[in-house]
Amino acid sequence: MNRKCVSLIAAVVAIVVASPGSHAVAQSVGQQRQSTAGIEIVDAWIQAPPQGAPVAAGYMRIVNHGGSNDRLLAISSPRAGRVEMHEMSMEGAMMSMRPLRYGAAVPGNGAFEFSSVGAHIMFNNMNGSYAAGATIPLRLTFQHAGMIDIEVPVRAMGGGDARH
Ligand SMILES: [Cu+2]
Repeated sequence: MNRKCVSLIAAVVAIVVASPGSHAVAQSVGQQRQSTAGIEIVDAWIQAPPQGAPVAAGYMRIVNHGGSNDRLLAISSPRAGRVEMHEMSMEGAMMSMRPLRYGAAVPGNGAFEFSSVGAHIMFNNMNGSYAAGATIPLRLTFQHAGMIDIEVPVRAMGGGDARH
């Protein structure tokens, strides 16, 4: 599923990495949470999936303190075969999700939010533990800010979740 979207994102990332303008890549050292381009990642977390669930969902707020627009092009993790950005959409009477085809646009002096009621991050082909208390490393690739590496905590779902 979503193979087209994945290959599109891969192509975009390849272009970014190959371009001489990808100077910001050098900023991705260690676990910094903020790039010099003014991108800040706030309240990133992953919802611990139920036992045996094939995917997990994650959320974060991306704040752009700079004046120019940026775009989150891709997310990757050594702990997931594939990490996708999804948005919710209506297909007939059914709510479904589909990949954010062009990534997540983060306006200058603005923000983009992956939240439990809208766009979200989806972890496919998970490896290792996604139990509450685990930490998952993520690499975010921005069009202008380059790569930002973060460590994201896994938290338990709300106690009243009916899917158990
Ligand atoms: Cu999804």
